[in-house]
Amino acid sequence: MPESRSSFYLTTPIYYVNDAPHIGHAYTTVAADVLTRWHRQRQEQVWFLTGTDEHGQKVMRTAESHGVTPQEWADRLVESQWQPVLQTLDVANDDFIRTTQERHTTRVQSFIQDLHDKGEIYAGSYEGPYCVGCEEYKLPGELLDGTGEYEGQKVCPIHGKPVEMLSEQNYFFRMSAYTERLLEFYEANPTFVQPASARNEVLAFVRQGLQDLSISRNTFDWGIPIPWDATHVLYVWFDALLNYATAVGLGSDDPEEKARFERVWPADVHLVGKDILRFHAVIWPAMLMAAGLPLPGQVFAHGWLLVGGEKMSKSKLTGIAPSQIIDTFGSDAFRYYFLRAIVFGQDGSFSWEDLHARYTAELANGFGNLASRVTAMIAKNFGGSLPEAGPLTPAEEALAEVAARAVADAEAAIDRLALHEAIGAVWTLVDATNLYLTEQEPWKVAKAPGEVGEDGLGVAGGRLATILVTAAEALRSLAVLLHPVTPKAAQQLWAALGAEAALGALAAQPVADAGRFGVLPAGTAVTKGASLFPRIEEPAEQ
Ligand code: ME8
Repeated sequence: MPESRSSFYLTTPIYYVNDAPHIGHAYTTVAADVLTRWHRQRQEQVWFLTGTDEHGQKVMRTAESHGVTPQEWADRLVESQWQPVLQTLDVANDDFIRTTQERHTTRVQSFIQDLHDKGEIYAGSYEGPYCVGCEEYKLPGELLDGTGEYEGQKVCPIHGKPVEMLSEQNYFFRMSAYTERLLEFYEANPTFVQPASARNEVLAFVRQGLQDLSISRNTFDWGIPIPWDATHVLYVWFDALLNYATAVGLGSDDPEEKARFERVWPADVHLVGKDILRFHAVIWPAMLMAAGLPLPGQVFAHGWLLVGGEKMSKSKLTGIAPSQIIDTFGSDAFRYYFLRAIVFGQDGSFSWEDLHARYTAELANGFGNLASRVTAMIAKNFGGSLPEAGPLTPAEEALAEVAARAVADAEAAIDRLALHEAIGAVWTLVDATNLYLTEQEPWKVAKAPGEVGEDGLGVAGGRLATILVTAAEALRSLAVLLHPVTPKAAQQLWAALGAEAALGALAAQPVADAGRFGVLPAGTAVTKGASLFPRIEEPAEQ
């Protein structure tokens, strides 16, 4: 690929393999996929990384409770769950990192050895409340008083479960030394932490002053051994955060890997849920500063997916597997629904009723029906060959303007990671095209008696051709703009429009040109394909 193309490197969190993926994990991964597909559609050089976090006590205890080794457990979950779910969600990641892979463990060891050599790490002792769910020492002030079965105990504010008092001799990273440098960095880079609520939280936290961070454990051995003291393993978060750099070649001697690191580092966006904001916006940049490496462009923390008003998690028994939705509604609808219905960056509620209502109104009746009506009318009235448009009226010009504005607005929204706004902007074109057809009434024009010309269509036919060509151009725009969001439906529409043969692959269509009308050549073979979003009965209580 030419080096002149700008590069875009985006990551998701690497997920713990203690359990199977639920729709909360799928939400982050799908958002990352839509963003990277959009950047690819801009013809940028994109790298999209996801993967699994396999060390630490949480995974170790789950494996123990199933009577297998942590490695066996991780292998089983990755192969049966975490990798297959990417196909289920139609996700096109470039790499999948597992923290038990040698490419990761050896590079992590060189990284920490280097910090140790630089005097950034020292031996000390620590005592404090630890939450295994978060894999994090908590500050006493953060804890809540337990209720019900946890009455009288202190519980983690995120997991609602009791913390454990730990007292250890271990190694520490001099994170306190980075308080001022981090504050200066946030000041100089106002969009480093987004959205604004996340930035404010991070600023308030760091302004209190940072403590040194315990980065090793010697009470269990499921982790990466500390190179200068094999009786300790590395703290799982220090290990996990490094995946973003090891996966793209940090510390590798291989020329190809080195070249990749040069090309894609630093990451442009680390997409995370707000539960793990501080690790990414505080610890991670401090680690990179200590190592003298460039810092990422942005940490974006999205909100929590709520089911029945509560953060969804398996432990609260509200965990829903992505396949439960996708088996009925399909992967396109899953992707569309979660990114359109929830303001990206805020909490949002999932309900089957809302999913079904949006599917029916927006995908089946709004977009799908538009695509079938237009392609069916071209097939019926013009034998499936796109006619030549006649003179344009203000109505056609207005629709072309809506398309151009939809592209500009969606592009701007994508740059702010306002995915819901980007899809909303594209939908202005779906709605405007439906309105255009309602006003122009092509079904009446088709029947109107007109002066019949040599083409057999005459005045009425000429106007009908103009309307349907204009609507087909709107559909072509929509196929390009929706390719990142609903890739299967967009591809199906692209094929039905005959655009694959006339204009080439959908993925090769630059998004910047998507709003320009008059692109499909006359004579393009249009077919009425299968329905993009068939109607679905309201699902029974799940
Ligand atoms: O934290 N709503 O892994 P994890 C929205 N291994 N997003 C949700 C969600 C919900 N209800 N539940 C989970 C870890 N997520 C670490 C990460 S990265 C170096 C290490 C998503 O399996 C969201 O992205 O607990 C959240 O941050 C992530 O899953 C946590 O996944």
